[in-house]
Amino acid sequence: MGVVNVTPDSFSDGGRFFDPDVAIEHGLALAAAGAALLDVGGESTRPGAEPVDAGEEQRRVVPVVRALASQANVPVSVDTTKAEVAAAALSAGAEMVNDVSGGTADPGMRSLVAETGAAYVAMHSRGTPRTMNDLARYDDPVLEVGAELRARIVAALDAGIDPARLLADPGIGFAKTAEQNVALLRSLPELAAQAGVPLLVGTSRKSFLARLIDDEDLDARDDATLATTVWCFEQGVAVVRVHDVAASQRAVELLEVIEQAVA
Ligand code: PMM
Repeated sequence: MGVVNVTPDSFSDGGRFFDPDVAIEHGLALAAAGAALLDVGGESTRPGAEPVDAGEEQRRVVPVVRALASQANVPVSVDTTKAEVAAAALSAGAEMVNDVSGGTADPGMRSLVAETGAAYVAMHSRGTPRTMNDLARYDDPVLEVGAELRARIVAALDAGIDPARLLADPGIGFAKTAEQNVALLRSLPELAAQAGVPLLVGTSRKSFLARLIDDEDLDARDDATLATTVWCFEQGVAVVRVHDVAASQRAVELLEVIEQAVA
């Protein structure tokens, strides 16, 4: 899944794609580089980010979704917690809703996804981007995130969302410390088994990587991201959400060559 942020303030790509034409071009380039899905988002989720109203979010994402849905030969996902924005994006051609609140932010989200038959990513988080850093308190992060994530999957299924169109995401960096993120990455098969649906994982360019490798350089974060991409696929994750699709695609191709070689 390639990331297309149409925001003035994303932590990872610094608003470079806020202009819709630039965002569309970027999405097409990610698809050409091997992305199997394009995730278009109009509201920054970085810790402390200010919320964006639904009207503004729609103005940001809908033109980009519409253009990519017709021009990129891969399905388009909309990264939103708001049912109203999701509905507009689905009407514009999106096929998936990526909800970082896992259905907890908007009471209308799950029923919308069920009624439209869209695919759905239910991510684990606590609180909002403004409050989540204070909520990173767990006795056992793997057990607690696993249980909270499973509850979101059960709620999605209860609402009538097609289990074959459902992905679970442990929400790396959302209400988690660097150590808690590592604990979750160590336990991906257990988390997938507990969720009961395939996993999507997003580590790309997140600040915990800089902390773990003790290097604030942005290129270093991309290098660290690649290691997590390979790790995730080795652990059976179905989808990784990344900014640098070309690098991840090359790594995955090599991984496949090694895995399929006759010993
Ligand atoms: N991370 C960000 C935004 N959306 N969605 C999912 N499903 N999983 C994630 O880990 C995730 C997400 C962080 O912001 P970015 O768009 O700047 O990477």
